[in-house]
Amino acid sequence: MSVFLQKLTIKDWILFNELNIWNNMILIKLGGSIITNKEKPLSARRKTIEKIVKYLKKINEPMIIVHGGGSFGHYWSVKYDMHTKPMIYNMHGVSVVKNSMIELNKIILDIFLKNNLNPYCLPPTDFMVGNKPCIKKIKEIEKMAKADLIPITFGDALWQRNKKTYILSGDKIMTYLAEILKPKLTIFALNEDGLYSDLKSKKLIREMIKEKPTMLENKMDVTGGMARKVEEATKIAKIGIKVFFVNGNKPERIVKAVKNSKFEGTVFRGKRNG
Ligand code: IP8
Repeated sequence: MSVFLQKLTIKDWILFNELNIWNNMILIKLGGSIITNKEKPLSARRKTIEKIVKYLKKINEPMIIVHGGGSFGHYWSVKYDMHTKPMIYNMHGVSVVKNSMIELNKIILDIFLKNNLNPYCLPPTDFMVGNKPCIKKIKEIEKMAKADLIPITFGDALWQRNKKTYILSGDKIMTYLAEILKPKLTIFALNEDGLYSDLKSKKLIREMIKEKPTMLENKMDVTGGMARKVEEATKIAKIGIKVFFVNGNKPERIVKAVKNSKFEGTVFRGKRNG
């Protein structure tokens, strides 16, 4: 046993266990704006996805991937006026949104497969009941990732109950998975370098402490865009897990974030209250 381990008190062991400090799992969100052409309905950025996947291959840790809707799911959600609030929406809309997400998910799965990785399609209905995550099922996803599969889930149109449905954001899925699995770190791959304190000069916020980032409102995004990401990242950091916002167009930065080398982007340091 190393000297470090010998010196741990029982309190340290309990805290480490609670935080699942030994977990080497990585949680990665591929934002809709990086994997699709947001201005062109139903168009995937295949070359960018390929490049990201080539870099993900360099990561030798279990990982779970979540992806957003971009010009697939959001395009149809806007058309059918569907939102995150559970309500009675047009059922044909629910069907069309869901179908477009399956289509985007398939494009991503195929690219992972082509690169000799082991993606595993995981629609959120596999671990959500209504709007609640199912802990038991989510713990199995971790086992799959540790057995060399790469579970790939996504934001989706979900059934709540009594004819009510809602749009579940991939960013929210990130928080559910982080809360239950306590991964080593979480990464949001964006179409930007990170968060900016000033949108004009693109002054990068390297570490989110108390700074207020400036963000554009996107009317084609029904789940809250960058503001939603910041909200979920703040929740994840509060559990004690580090969150990185990185530019997915430069996927070497994803690898650097994982390998803990000099990092370019915005970091939310994992801090617990109290
Ligand atoms: O882009 C939304 O997921 P997000 C998915 O992660 C749909 O917020 C169906 C619009």
